[in-house]
Amino acid sequence: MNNENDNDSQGDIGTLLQEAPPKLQRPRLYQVVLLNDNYTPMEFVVELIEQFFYKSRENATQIMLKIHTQGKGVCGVYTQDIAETKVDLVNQYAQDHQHPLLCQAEPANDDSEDQ
Ligand code: TYC
Repeated sequence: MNNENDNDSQGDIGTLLQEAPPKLQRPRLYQVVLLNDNYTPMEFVVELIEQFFYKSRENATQIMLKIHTQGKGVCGVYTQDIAETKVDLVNQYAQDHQHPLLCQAEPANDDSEDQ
């Protein structure tokens, strides 16, 4: 038969039983960045990056210097909940130590901002 529905070898039953493809999407990711300021001591920033972002001293120092010279730097990339929690913890910690250091989250991979 030359029915236009015959291109499905399983016919209508097969079509009905076909599994729907899973509708999963990757979670959107956020980068947690620190902003430069003129007052927070470098050593405080390095120790904070080690403590909150689990970086080695060497890596933490590189990140701190990048922030110091370029204005901001990425300390880690997380899902939204984790990124927001990190931001709150870091800002509270800086405030508790009377430093003006600021931490913020921004959408990752949007190619519009400097890294
Ligand atoms: N600019 C600061 C200084 O010269 C150091 C610093 C680095 C501050 C990174 C904040 O996120 C920061 N003491």
